[in-house]
Amino acid sequence: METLTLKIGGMTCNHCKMKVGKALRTMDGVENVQVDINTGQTTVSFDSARLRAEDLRAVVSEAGYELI
Ligand SMILES: [Cu+2]
Repeated sequence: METLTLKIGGMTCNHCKMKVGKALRTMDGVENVQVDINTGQTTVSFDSARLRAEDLRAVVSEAGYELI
């Protein structure tokens, strides 16, 4: 299991937090996601045999949020 910490910008409310969390959690290989709405700090635990960090970053961008 690998842990990736992302800093996500553009999250302004609880809905944003849920949207980002859901987008990451639905990916095959993601085990756990923690989103801090105040700092944008997002921690993702994932199986590196099934996913790459790049895939996780791409999903955040596709959801409409920027990586800082
Ligand atoms: Cu929002």
